Amino acid sequence: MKTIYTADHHLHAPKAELSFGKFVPPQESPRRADTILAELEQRKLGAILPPETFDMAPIHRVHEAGLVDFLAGAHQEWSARFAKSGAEVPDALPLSWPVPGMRRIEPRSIFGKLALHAIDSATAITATSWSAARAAADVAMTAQQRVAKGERAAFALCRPPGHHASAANYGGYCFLNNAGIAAEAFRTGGAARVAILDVDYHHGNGTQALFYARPDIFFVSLHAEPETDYPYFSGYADEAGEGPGEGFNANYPMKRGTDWRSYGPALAHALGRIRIFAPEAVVVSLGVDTFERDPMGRFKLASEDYRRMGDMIAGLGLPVLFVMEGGYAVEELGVNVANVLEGFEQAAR
Ligand code: FKS
Ligand code: ZN
Repeated sequence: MKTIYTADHHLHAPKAELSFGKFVPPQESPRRADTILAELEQRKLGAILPPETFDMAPIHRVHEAGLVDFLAGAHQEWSARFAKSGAEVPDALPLSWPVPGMRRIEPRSIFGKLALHAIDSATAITATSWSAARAAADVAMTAQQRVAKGERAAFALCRPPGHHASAANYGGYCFLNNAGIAAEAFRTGGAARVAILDVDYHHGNGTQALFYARPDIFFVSLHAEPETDYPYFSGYADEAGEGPGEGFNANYPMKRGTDWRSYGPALAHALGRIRIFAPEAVVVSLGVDTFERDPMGRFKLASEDYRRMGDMIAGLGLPVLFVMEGGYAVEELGVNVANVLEGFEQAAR
């Protein structure tokens, strides 16, 4: 399986992350993608190719212009507010939010704009974050095109990740929804139905929201219960889609401590639903923060379980685009990701 990768992900490297009231070194760091790349190279899993450059059209098919324009100019506007002081410009973070009952009118103030567009205060914007986000979308699109043109599978080594970003909002380390952009691209390319399987520890609220009212893109997610884990306000089992999309969204929220004994059957069930949906392509939002030693996730999957995961996904017998999302146990990150891809390849052969 070929991997699409660019070192441009280094352009997104915030100085710090606000985590439980403290500024700490970012957990979503460039080292993550570097270590995954190193493991794929060492295992000789397949060619590693650079992305092609796409125009904004695939991004605009899933994101509102208001978010895209804001992200493209946010750091410029932010740094202008610090120009007089002469001090180093910090990374941009919001401090307040327009909660229900308030007006969602875009303010002129950059501080207000950050508040309107962000879903959390853990997603810092640097001077070059937008370039990295664009490059990640190019990575997803390039891998998507290869699968659309007939390759059985491809791996988009995206960073920053994407599944928390919705049409109008960014956050959870995500700016552009790489998996959503790719899923929509399959549709644009003529696929009648596309499934998105999200196995990241966190619910893919952004991806779910993008396609919640649509019957053509089936979003299926296995994740930690919103009662205990980010993003807290999305991911319940009764979220089944709305309007024409009713029945085309499936959530499998699971308890902290979940290991393969209950994860495996849930995955089998989710795959069964995808099989019935009969998509022409599957996009896998691949997060490995379900790992037993992940510092953020609280599931208990072992490294070998990721081979089983890849093997089961291959059992669908469908074209698959893997898109990188989360995973923070940097030492074992490459092994776990490569295990999914190798498990897939061995079964797909
Ligand atoms: C702890 C703060 C945790 C943010 C959690 C974000 C999870 C991101 C992810 C993605 F795939 F998008 F990267 N709050 N320092 O893993 O879902
Ligand atoms: Zn995650």
